[in-house]
Amino acid sequence: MQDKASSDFKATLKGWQQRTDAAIDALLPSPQTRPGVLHQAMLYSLKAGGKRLRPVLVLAGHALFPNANDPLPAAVAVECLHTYTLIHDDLPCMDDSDLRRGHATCHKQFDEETALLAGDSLLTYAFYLLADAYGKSIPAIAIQLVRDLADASGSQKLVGGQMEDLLGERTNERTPEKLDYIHHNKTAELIMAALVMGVRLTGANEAQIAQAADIGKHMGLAFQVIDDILDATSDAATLGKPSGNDEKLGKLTYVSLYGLAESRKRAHELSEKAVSAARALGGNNTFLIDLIRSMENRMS
Ligand code: GRG
Repeated sequence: MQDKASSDFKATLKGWQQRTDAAIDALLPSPQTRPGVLHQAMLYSLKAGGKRLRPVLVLAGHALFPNANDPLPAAVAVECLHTYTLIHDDLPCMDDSDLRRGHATCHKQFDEETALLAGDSLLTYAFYLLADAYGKSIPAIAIQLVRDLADASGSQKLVGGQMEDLLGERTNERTPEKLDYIHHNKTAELIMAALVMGVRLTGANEAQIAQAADIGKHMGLAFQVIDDILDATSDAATLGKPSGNDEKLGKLTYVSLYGLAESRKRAHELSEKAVSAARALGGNNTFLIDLIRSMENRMS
């Protein structure tokens, strides 16, 4: 996920990625659970690798002002939701992609019907996890977590961003406004929600939640600009997914609209805004600031 970073940062990141992986095993239905093939497909895609950025953001948000609430179920819920979007995005009716996270996509490994249902099941399981883990112990926060995740991933944000992306391809609309809408909704909103959910679990006040959203927004926008740069400049072996797709498909991206140099400048500006917002929020923010910087320098 990064190259230049302190050893403390790298160790914490690795530890949190491993805790996420262990929590996935502990919290998801086992591969033997009936119907086995469905649970195997869900676990296949969840465990096929990935940077675990969103769960790490939940943990980083909680670590800003730590308390006794366990952020891991929320971290796994966000990763379930994210993985559903990847499975559905790879389907033949969407991007028709064979490679994801360095492995065969879910519909290639299983079949299209199973992949569709595995995505559906991960989507609903995300909300089950939030209600199950927090509903009894911290019901007021649990309702807010469900709202954060549902709002970020619904028809006016993540799915809406995907819809406008598809519509834009059909009409070849290539305006800065369209690009901004897609980046905000398809990518930044879920990244923002992940950080907000971690901070929310600390019992933070609304002003702190708004500051966390500001960090997440700039981080999410930077993340997508860098994704556009990597698609144009990297290779499939490094990315674990096909590269050069955006240009091949004539996609509207930051790079296609503004060029590489301007994209790199924009990614840096957005990352620095996220860092300033993280400094303003305070708390144990060293890891979060290192994470923002490492995302700017990521190779995959
Ligand atoms: C199909 C409902 C539906 C939505 C699809 C999120 C999305 C919308 C599609 C995924 C493809 C894409 C380019 C999304 C933009 C966000 C993004 C860069 C996702 C990839 O996230 P990473 O790089 O993936 O964090 P890993 O595998 O590391 O978790």
